[in-house]
Formats: sequence, structure tokens, C-alpha cells
Amino acid sequence: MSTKEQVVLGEVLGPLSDGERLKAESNFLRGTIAEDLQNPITGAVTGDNFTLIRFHGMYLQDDRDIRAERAKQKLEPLHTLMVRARLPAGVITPTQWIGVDKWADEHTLYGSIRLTTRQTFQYHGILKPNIKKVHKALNSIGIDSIGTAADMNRNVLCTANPYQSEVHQEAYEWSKKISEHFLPHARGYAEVWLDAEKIDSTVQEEEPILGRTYLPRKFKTTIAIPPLNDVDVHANDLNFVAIEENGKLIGFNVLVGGGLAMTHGDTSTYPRRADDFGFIPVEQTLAFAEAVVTTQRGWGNRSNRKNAKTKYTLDRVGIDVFKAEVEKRAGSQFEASRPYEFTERGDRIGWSEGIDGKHYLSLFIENGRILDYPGKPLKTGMLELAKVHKGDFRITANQNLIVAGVATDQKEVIESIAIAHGLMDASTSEQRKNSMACVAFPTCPLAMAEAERFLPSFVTDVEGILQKHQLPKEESIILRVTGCPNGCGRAMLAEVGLVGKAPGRYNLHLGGNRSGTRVPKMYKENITDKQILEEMDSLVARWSKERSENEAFGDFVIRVGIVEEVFISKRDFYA
Ligand code: SRM
Ligand code: SF4
Repeated sequence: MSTKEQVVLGEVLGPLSDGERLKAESNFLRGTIAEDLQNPITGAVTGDNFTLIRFHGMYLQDDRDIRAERAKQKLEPLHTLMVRARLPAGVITPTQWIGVDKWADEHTLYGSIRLTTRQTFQYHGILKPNIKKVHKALNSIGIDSIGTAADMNRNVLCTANPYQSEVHQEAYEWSKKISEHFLPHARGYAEVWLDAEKIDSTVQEEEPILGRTYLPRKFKTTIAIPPLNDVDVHANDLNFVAIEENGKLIGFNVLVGGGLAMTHGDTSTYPRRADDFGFIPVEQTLAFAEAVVTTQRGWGNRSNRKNAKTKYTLDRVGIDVFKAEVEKRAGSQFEASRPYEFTERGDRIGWSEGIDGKHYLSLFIENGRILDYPGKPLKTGMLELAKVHKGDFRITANQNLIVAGVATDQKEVIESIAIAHGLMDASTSEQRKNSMACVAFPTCPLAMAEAERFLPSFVTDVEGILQKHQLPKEESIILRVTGCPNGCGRAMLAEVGLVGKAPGRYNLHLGGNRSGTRVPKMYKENITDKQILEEMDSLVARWSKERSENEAFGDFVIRVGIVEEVFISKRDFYA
């Protein structure tokens, strides 16, 4: 590759973007972050460091609720840092949780722990002088934030709910191995955040897998255990769908090229489902994972970041060409895909029994925000659980949390703590359990409309509509709200997806399915929340009267022609 422009398979993609310069000049992601942290004049990090800290799992943010007021007072925005932990498969021990709970109080302005749609947690609102303390504290309990943002392999997901699955433990081990395999080798993180000894300047550092300029864009990996698609494989670049035989994990079907983000008004961007490349035996997992990552490393667009993700690389070079390159690099061929079926995505809120005879309590955490609310001290409740629980906790990709591996004689105490603190609430509707939103305001700099703060009351309104049209209590619609078209709340795999356009205005998408294998199509553009409720009222009225037996809302709107089905996103999504 020339230093000026990128050429892939003879095609000139254009001059390298500034993001590429920045990575190349960063001295393996160190930049001048250490100096910036010493600068007391501003609460921000400056220049290239704004982007470089992301490779270490942090974002510079400010509180948008008070931005205008501070500007009026001629103050700089209230800059804070958000940290996103690396937690493969969302597993965290009670001992770790006790630390995470404590540092949320000690080091963050909001005091909350935010569970994310990628099975981990974020701290929002850390002032610059506290940031190293947070990293050192997390490090003391074995947690880091390496590669959880920017052009890296992000937190690796794994189906969280282990019911009836003997392969869960094995799959979980693979998620850890994959996550570790793609960690950067250079020691920038340890030097900058943990004050580790600086590497001898004569030592030549290398990044054998990621390369000196890392990946062209973020890269997302999952392990899914059918029939559950709780990790939403079609949102991800690389997916391993577990195939088991007689209770043993024998290998994976590999799905490549999913992703949900788009940009309003730019049809070169679109959500895309992943393609099934075929089956691989389990012992070849890392070889194939590396082959996909390095193919995307070489061929992903480094000129235009909007078209840089694997999904666009596949559509640009062709699926067969991409797949053949992966086989060449892995030194082996894909076998024919093994049959599997995804049937659902939601977490089974409440108790379930694992194949190991242990008990698993899935707690519904609205928006994943763990905080002490009036009458619902969720954060205190989680701390009390952590003090007595002997298994582990698992954060789910639906922003919920599982108290995992509870012995029969511990069930009662766990349940009584959960109930007393509002972590178990029998009155929570199926609709609420199947609704999700991204963070959006006040911390997300890209938010165009509310999401997390809007969801609870919006769900109440939708509950009212379902009741009005006499849908049974166990009925629900997979409903997701995302504050901008980046799609962090995965609205582009929902039956009803709201995509933020402007304050109080959203694009309304309809027609995803229950198993998460279909992208919903835009039904109405840029309408107000009041108009959305009016639309929902008339659509649900029709659904309740005209549906065939057990027909899900997303299937219904397609069958009766309210929206067309999106088969191939690039072709059908904007048609
Ligand atoms: Fe996301 C950027 C929050 C999952 C697509 N995402 C952001 C940022 C960091 C805004 C920014 O760049 O400054 C948001 C921080 C908000 C805040 O204050 O916390 C943000 N994304 C989130 C989280 C916390 C949403 C949540 O409510 O849980 C999720 C964190 C996941 C994690 O733990 O790693 C989160 N983001 C997703 C997902 C869903 C998923 O991966 O399953 C997507 C869509 C799937 C995909 O990648 O296609 C997603 N986030 C984006 C994008 C668009 C990327 C693209 O392909 O163009 C951006 C913007 C960007 O990268 O330029 C973005
Ligand atoms: Fe922010 Fe947009 Fe992601 Fe929501 S979807 S968290 S508004 S970037």
C-alpha cells in the first residue's frame, strides 16, 4: 500500500484518510496522551489524543444538557471521560463487581454502571484527574478496557443464557481466546494508564496481526449458541455459530459481514446481514478468525471511513473473492454449513435451570443503567447480591444481567435481595422486557434524539396500545430506539425500530423478525413521537384483528404489505 493512496485488487480507493495518518504517527497508540493527562488548563484531551484514547477503550465526552449554559458563561464544556471495559462474554465475578460498584461512586460524576448492548459495562463522567486511578483500580481486579473502542476487535460476545446448553462453557472459553488473540502487542496501554515501565527505545515493537495502522474500522465478533441469537449476529463483522454434536462443541458456522450503522441521506451506507461462509472444525477457530481479520485489515477501505467496515468490503470485492482469500490465509477451506436455527433473542427474565443443575436468575435492567433510583435501589441491590453470590454474573447483549450458577440452597437469599431492591419485579411487562435503547443524551456527542431517557415512557404508551387492542399479556413487539443512525441500540434488527433524526423526531422502521435475521424497512420518515404512537395505534389495531395464529408483528406488517421485506439490504433497503 502506498503511503498516499490505497489500492486493493487493482482498484484505487483514494487517498488515505486522516485517521490512517494518526494511527501511523501514534507510536503504537501512545501519542502524547501522557502529557495531555498532566495538562491542568483543560479537562479535555487534545488533537490526535482525542481519537487515540479510544483505542484504549475511552471516549472524551461532555454533558450536553449543560453545554449551552456553560458556553453562555464562557466556560469550556464539562469534559469527562467514558470508559468501556473489556469483558469477553460479559462474565464478571462478584468480587470484581464489588470493586466496580465502589469506583462508580468514588470516581464518576453520575455514580452509575451502564450495561451495554455488547455485554460489558461503561463508566460515564470521569474527570481527567481521576482517569488513571480508574484504570489502576480496574487492573487490580483483572479488568482492562483495551480495544473496546476505535479500529480494533471489540469486546467479544457470547450467548449469555446457558439453559439447555452443554457447550456454553466451551463457547465462553473461545470468546476469551478470540478476545486475547486480537489484543495489541505493544505496551502503550500499560505505559500510559498503569505507569508501567517504559519500553526500551531500542526495542522494535510489532503488531503481527493488527499491523502498525491497526484495522480500517471497528471490528465486532460474537459466538452465538443456537437457538438463541441474543448476540444479534447480523450486527457483527465476524460470528461463530456453535455447532454441537452429542453435547460437545465440534465447530462453528462462520458468518461474516454484518453491521447496522448508516448515515442519514447517504445511500452508500446501509445495515447489512452477515453472510454464511461455511463450517469450520473447532480447532481451526483462531486460524479462521485471524484470516478474516487480516483480510479486512488489508482490503477494508482506509480512504473513506464511512465505507470501511467489513460489510462494505464484502460488497465491494465480492463475497466469493473475500471468502477465497480467507481460505488462503487460513490454509484450509470452509466445509458446507451445518444446519442450525435461531428462534429467539430475548433474555428469559426470571429463574431458569441450567444443564449443570445450577440456577440462573436473569434480571431485567431497563436501559442497562444500574443506579439507585427512588424506590428501586438497583445499584445497592447488585452490591448486596455480589456480597453473597458464589457463582458469577453475566451481562447480556440485551443490557440485562444474569446471576449465574446459583446453588439450590442459595436461591432464596438471592431472590429476596433481588426483590427487595427492585431487581426482580413481577409487574414488568413482556413489552418492556423486549424493548431497548442506546445511551444517547446527555453523554453521547452523536445523539440527534433522546433514546435511553425516552424509552421508559414510550414503552408505557406502547403497553397501553397493546392493552387497548386486547393483545394477550404475553404478547410483545421487539422495540428498539436509537438516538442516531449509528444504531447502537440495534434498532435495525427490531420489529419496530426508531432511529433518531432530531430532538423529538425519528424515522420509523418496521418489519424485523423475532430471531433477528431481518432488517426492518423505513415506513415513515422524520415523524414526532406523538405521530409514532398514532401509527402504532392503527398498526397494532390491524395486527390484533388480522393476524394469523401467533403471527409476530414484524412478520404481519410484511405479509399484509405495510412494508416490503428487506432481503438484501444494499438492494432493498432504500428501494
Ligand atoms: Fe455504538 C459510536 C454507545 C453498541 C454503532 N456508540 C458510539 C459512541 C461511542 C459515540 C461516539 O462515537 O462518540 C456512543 C457512546 C454513548 C455513550 O455516552 O455511552 C456509543 N454503542 C454504544 C453503546 C454503549 C450503546 C448502548 O446503549 O449499550 C454500545 C456499546 C457497546 C460496547 O460495549 O462495545 C454500542 N454501537 C453499538 C452497536 C450495537 C452492537 O455492536 O451490537 C452498533 C451497531 C452495530 C454496528 O457496529 O454496525 C454501534 N456506535 C456505532 C457507530 C457506527 C459505526 C459504523 O459502522 O459506522 C458509532 C459511530 C462511529 O463509530 O463512528 C458508534
Ligand atoms: Fe449515540 Fe447514536 Fe450510538 Fe445512540 S446510536 S449511543 S445516539 S452514537
